[in-house]
Amino acid sequence: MKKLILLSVMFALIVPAFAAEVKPQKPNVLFIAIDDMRDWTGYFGTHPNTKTPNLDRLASQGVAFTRSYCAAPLCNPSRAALLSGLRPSNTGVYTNNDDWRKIIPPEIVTLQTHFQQNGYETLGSGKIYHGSFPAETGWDDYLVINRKLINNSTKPAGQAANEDDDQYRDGVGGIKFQPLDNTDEEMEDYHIVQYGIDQLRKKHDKPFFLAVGLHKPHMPWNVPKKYYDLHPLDEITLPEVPSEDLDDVPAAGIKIAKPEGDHAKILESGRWKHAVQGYLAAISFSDAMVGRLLDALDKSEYHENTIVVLWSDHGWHLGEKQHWRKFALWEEANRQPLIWRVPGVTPTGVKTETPVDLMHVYPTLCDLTGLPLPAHPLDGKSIRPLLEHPESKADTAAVSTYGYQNHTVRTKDWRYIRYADGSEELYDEKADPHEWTNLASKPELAGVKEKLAKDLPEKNLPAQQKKEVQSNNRKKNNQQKSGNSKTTSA
Ligand SMILES: [Ca+2]
Repeated sequence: MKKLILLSVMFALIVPAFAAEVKPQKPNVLFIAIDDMRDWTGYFGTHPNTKTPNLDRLASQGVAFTRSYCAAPLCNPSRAALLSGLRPSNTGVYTNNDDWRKIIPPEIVTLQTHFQQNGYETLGSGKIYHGSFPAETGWDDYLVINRKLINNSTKPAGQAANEDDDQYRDGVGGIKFQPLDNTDEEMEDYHIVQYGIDQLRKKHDKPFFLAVGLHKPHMPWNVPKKYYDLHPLDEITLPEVPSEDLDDVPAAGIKIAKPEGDHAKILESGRWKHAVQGYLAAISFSDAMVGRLLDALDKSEYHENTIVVLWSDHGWHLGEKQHWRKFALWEEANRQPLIWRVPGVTPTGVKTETPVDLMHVYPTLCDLTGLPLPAHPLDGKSIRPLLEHPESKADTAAVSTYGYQNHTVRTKDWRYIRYADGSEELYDEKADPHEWTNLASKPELAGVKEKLAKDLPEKNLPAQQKKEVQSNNRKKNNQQKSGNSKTTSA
């Protein structure tokens, strides 16, 4: 009896203590990266022909940003910045040729590695980092697709009987687009998303960080014809482009716009509407793939305990400023969709106009999952308060960088651009949302410029420093290799 009492007392003491230590599992993260998707998604209301029911649905379930900007308007630096937490000006990763894995020091812990080191199962598929420089560490599992097998099966559908001119068969010059006879299942993105769906159907012992990176709407805009059919040519609205728009842009900006390049070719071809149709079709395809992933999450056991963050790496020009592609510091190249759906944190269906740049993603994910920040400083701050209260009218600034010492600062009311040579642009976003009238030379706006310039990055790591880093790393690697081979032979 004594024994039984003693056991009961022990049990009574131990059980509550044990129970108190059982913490609810950390939330999972579904991290959806989209490639080259500008602000032509439904919730922005920017383009009348946009059809993105799935992104709009996600927007209606969380907080959607109408003023979200990339850290850099091109794939590699944008992604390296978001995933390392450090701006291009802080790492020297400015171009698509800079191997961030050699340039960013190893003590900088990238996002997936930080989650892995903090008890998460890290899973990925598709384009998370720039295609040439995937992260080889930090993943517990990563789907690698044999792209050749899928690309070889591409079947052009032809746009119309009278448009089979050879020179335009797959687009106009470098602007590539073509409807396909392929099914969704024959597209690479289908399989990238399928990996995510399969993971959502599995039992996971640990909380997961699941990253799914879609390739479309990156060029070529070759997607199944049914997505072209969603956007009939005779209904396509072209961007409004005044012929004199570049007259007040400094030489550094005109060099970036290259009006004699893609835009001249597109005008000459008479196929501007076809190109816009192709991009809209690729967006609708990407949207359909995101829809499959979201459906799978909503049907899964993880629905109530998974943070969804959806972002695109930058925007795109389709003729605005007589410019095509990204690679510029104006609104079209830098604004992209950003949607957060965070159970228990975000209200449903709220759009916020507060400007943010993507440097907030890393620290915000740490904040929302209760992870410590990494040991190295991050360039962004958590926007959890904004996710909780998206109606707040904070006076924030988003900063984007294109190459060494070319930056732009975007606030609710202004865009300020300063190029490496000191030349400037200033746009009043309330009066001139298309950024047609450069006000930088107005003396009465000197104070506005001065205030905006305070948000420019203080440090600008020169591009040549990165070359030194690369060459030093190469030397180090070679030394290590020869060291390793010595060890092996010994
Ligand atoms: Ca202008």
